[in-house]
Amino acid sequence: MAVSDHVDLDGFIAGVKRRNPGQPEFAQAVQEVAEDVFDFIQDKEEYHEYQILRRIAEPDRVISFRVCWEDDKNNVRVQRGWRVQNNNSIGPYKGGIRFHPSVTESVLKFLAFEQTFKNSLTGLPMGGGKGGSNFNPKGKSDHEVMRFCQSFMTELYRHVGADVDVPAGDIGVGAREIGYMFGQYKRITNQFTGVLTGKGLEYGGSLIRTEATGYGAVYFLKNMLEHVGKSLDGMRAVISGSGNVATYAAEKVTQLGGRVLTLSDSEGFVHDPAGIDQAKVDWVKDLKTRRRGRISEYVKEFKGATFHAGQRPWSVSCDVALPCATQNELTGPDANMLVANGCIAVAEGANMPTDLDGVHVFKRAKILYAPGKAANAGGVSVSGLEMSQNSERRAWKESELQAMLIDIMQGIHDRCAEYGGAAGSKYIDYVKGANIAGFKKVADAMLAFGVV
Ligand code: NDP
Ligand code: 2IT
Repeated sequence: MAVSDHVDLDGFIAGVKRRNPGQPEFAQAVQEVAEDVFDFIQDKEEYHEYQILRRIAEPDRVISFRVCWEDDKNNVRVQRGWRVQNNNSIGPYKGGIRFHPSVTESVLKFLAFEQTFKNSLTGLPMGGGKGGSNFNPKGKSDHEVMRFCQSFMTELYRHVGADVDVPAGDIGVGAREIGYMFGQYKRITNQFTGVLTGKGLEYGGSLIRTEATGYGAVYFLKNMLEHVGKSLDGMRAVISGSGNVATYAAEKVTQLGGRVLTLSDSEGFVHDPAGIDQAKVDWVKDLKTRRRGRISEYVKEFKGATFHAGQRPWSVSCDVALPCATQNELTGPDANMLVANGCIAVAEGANMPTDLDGVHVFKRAKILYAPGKAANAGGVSVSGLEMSQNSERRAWKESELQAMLIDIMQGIHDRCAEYGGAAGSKYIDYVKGANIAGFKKVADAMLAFGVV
């Protein structure tokens, strides 16, 4: 038998940590996948011999660059930019760009690694990548954001392309930032191509891309509930975040008959026992995208709601929970609290919002628990459909896209059930199912290529 790193899980994780010092988020993401994939590959000689997991956990490349820009007072500012191209075995690299002060190489490597499995699960031909910068858009003027985005793209343009690597939005990157980056790409290359997704509708964007991640996460939740004969009707939902994913998740929960009790941002959460209905969600969308305000302002507008500074919403009693803000925002004790308070289902709108202890709590409690790579794949799926529309030079109808999104989310649910279910039991381990199904497609493509 050939020498392989896939012999014992602890040794493998120790190796990942040794090779990636100071990168805890990356090691965490690899460990979560390895815990499931190791069992699956133990008796599969080819995956061993060809060191497939070891290779997926080593990005194809990590590009790091300086981004200089001038603020409104003519001060020269210096940030760091990255693009992590994790794996392009099943399609061009694809994944968002994050602008947030907490961005590090470790965070982007974990996100690009996760994206590889997520994109595989969608069934569309997309590899995994992620990029970003430690730039903080909060408190910056539109012109400052524009100058930063232009400078960022002035380096990034060499590494991306419609058939090479197709970035999109993520935390801190929405329609405004995509517009500035697309404009700069077009100016430098003199080419109008589908190099970014999440574009404005006037210049090649797709209908429902804005809504897709939040809507998709709720469709996944609905699919899980239906699998056990339940529905969202009358369910109380606790949601974290108040950005793109959180607000569209809240909207869809309400449309399907649920009651949304909370939203949050990095300063705390709001609790509105009367329910955050469509009119209130519209107010929050305007607050966050146009006025660029804080969620604490909600309680001045809506009587009966309370703001809890510095806290996360997991102590509020609920039936279902949707973490939609950021990584590691839901810990082991939080997960215990949710389960003890009667929460029966968790669908992750964010990437890796539950830490490893929390994942183990949900798995042990056998609640319905969908990891981000399955539940939040609706966004990148509609990005994939945007790429198809750009290639065809056509725009599909909203009704067609809505139907495709529902179909893709159902397909992901079924793939998770295939690899995470057990004969004679209704219980599906969605984490295991998503990890194995996502891994298998990429792994089999890599086997076809030999050692590269
Ligand atoms: P936005 O920038 O629109 O919103 C992010 C929200 O999360 C804000 O409410 C923000 O609060 C909060 N947040 C961000 N960082 C932190 C932090 N360190 N601590 C506490 N709260 C924080 O981003 P999105 O809604 O697009 O992204 C949210 C999550 O969903 C991320 O994990 C992202 O990777 C994931 N995701 C996004 C997709 C998309 O299509 N946009 C697709 C799939 C996953 P504040 O305003 O205070 O910063
Ligand atoms: O985490 C994600 O899936 C995203 N931020 C969306 C990626 C994309 O390419 O649409």
